[in-house]
Amino acid sequence: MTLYAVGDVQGCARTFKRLLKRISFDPDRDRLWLVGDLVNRGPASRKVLRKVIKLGDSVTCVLGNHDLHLLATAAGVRRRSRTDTFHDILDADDAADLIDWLRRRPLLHLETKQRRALVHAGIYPAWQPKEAKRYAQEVEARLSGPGWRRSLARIYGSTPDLWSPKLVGADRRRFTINALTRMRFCDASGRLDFGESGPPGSQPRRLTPWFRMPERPGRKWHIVFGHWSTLGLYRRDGVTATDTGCVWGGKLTAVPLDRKGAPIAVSYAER
Ligand SMILES: [Mn+2]
Repeated sequence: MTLYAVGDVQGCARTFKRLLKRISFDPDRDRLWLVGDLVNRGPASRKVLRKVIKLGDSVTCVLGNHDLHLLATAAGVRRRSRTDTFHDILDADDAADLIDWLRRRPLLHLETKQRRALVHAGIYPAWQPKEAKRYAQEVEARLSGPGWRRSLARIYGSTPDLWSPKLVGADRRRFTINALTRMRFCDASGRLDFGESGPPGSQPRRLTPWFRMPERPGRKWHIVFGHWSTLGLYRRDGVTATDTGCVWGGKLTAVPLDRKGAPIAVSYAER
């Protein structure tokens, strides 16, 4: 049995299939951690979603910003933008089933015994992972419940961008979503930055990658994430970053998590 972490698939169904074949993935024996952003930008979001659903309990998948954007579009609270490529899901006969499956995925998955976490962008540096899970659950409860459409209308916006224990309600949920699914850099006060998306070193000096912020309590955990294609495969500072830019013509990468072994990557293989 091997547990693999796989980076952002983003509708690249052929590349995903090729990667599973390359690692000889067996859903009866192996497990897969998917960092989210299963859909959008790539050519075959529906195929990816159906394939992942078919893999059943062997897969743990968290929600990414593109997945949330699909949910909000399906809910009618966001308009399709010209760059969105998930129309195949919205137009499918089984669209409702696909959307219902997706909105029941968590924002954060913890394996407490192994001190291992799966999240799309990262765990806010000032949070203990268990604290982060409590905040994530406030969002997850709404997304998986009957009022999910309405709840999505209030998640958009980049404020508040600074954490305070005094944040409550929709403000706290919006901050949680932004931290868990959009974060890359923070300033010294812990303010989230949404402008920079380049690799570490390309940012203004006042900003720091979230995982290098000082006194980060989550450092005692192994945090697996994606979202940051210009960071690429990165395995230091207590984290494993897995987005190797498949949808931009890069690679899709699987990293074995519970045994030693080199990451396995396949090149972009869409038509
Ligand atoms: Mn993302």
